[in-house]
Amino acid sequence: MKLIEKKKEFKKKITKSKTIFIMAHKDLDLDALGSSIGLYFILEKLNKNCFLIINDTKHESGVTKVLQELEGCLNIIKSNQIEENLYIRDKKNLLIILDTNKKELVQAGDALDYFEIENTIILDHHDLGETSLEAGLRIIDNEISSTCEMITNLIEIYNIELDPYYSTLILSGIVLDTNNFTLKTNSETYYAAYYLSSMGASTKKVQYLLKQDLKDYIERQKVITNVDILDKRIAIAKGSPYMIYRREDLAKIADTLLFFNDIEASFVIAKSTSNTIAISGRSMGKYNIASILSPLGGGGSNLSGAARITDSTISKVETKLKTILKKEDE
Ligand SMILES: [Mn+2]
Repeated sequence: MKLIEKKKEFKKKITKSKTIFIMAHKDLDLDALGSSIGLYFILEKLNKNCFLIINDTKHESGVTKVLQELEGCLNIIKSNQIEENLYIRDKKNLLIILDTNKKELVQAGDALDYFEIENTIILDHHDLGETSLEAGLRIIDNEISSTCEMITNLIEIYNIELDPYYSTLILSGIVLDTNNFTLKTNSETYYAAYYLSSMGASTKKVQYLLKQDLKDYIERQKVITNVDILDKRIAIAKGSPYMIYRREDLAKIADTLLFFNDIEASFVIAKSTSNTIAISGRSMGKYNIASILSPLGGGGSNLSGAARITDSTISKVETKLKTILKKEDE
């Protein structure tokens, strides 16, 4: 469902509210933070009282940079401070969830308890799944590149003059989620980038925000070197059993594997906690990732998906995956 088709409903809910709380997914990245702050800026222009809920205690480097640069400019609270900031009349409080629609992935699950379902909005570009949250309004567009692209659309719809700093921040979310305009990019994505850049977004500053940690990069490359190629077209890479990886890093590795000749699908298997094995899968279109990962308890869409398996091992999960892939080929 595209934002533009729901813009009236969206505006109605915003207009009714006095105090608006914004919350994105756990392990904030620049799409989650950029869209949150962009929306915060829009709502402030509409004279709303805004709060950004962040419970994470550790952040990736780009997120840390932005939060430091904006220190004191935003009302940032933890979920245990929601109650004291609620508007006196329940119905005038609104919660907007960005860049996720899953219960277990939001910054703070307890935040949900303070809001009636009717007074929540979800703006997201991920597929719906079994644990997707109900909301008074769900705007889920799984064809759009990023939540930051959705926010750019809102900025245009509301004709909001954006400061170059915010334009840059929102552009960085688009650059991150499209992996430099190589994934999920179409004319509308380029248009959003054009729009932000015409409002002063700096690509140099985007590069600064997206600078990554060299050690993390090296760890990702190590996983890529530990790759098996099935039937010359399915790449399966595995992490070290002695290391815990961030889920977004596994997704990045799976994305990268699709850049190579003949690879139609890619899977990355690694530990995401001490007793959880995570798989991230990507496809060029011939293989359906959601259906391949569903016997493993995972989900997603044709082109991308993930699964988490508790109390198993990397090699057990690999064997299961290979069995499923064999059946697919029969
Ligand atoms: Mn995103």
